[in-house]
Amino acid sequence: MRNFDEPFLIEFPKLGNSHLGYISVSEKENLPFVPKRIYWTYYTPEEVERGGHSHYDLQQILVAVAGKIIVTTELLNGEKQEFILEKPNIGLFIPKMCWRTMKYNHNAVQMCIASLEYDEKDYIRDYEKFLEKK
Ligand code: T46
Repeated sequence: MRNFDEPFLIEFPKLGNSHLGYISVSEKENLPFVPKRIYWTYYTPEEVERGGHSHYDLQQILVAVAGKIIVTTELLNGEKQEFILEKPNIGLFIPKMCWRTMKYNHNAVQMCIASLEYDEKDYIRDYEKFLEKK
């Protein structure tokens, strides 16, 4: 049984071949939540670190649909991990209450599949406040 309290990689089906190109697809039955929102970030300068926050309730799947993204995660139990996303058919599940940072290479496009609508009140943007939730 999958533990939805910690980050994990999801391998999406990859159909096609090198002559035709590829398509990856996921039906909602194969996702850890029913998506409510999708957004994407791009042209992030290489020296910029995004993220630096946690969410109270939001769950997400990050996919590097182009380029390379280095994601660090930290759980309230102190467990820290680093993930390198560079394959368009691989997603990273990020649970609620997980501090994360992201660094991008120059051509990276990050797609985020989110379990909830945007709500600034769901963010913890202060690291000390995040640690207080232990
Ligand atoms: C996350 C990581 C992976 C909106 O108005 N609506 C939205 O749906 C989103 C996602 C953002 N915004 C606004 C809020 C800020 O003024 O866009 C601006 C940039 O957002 P933020 O600084 O939170 O961007 P990131 O890249 O640090 O974080 C984003 C998501 O906000 C966050 O949920 O986990 O991507």
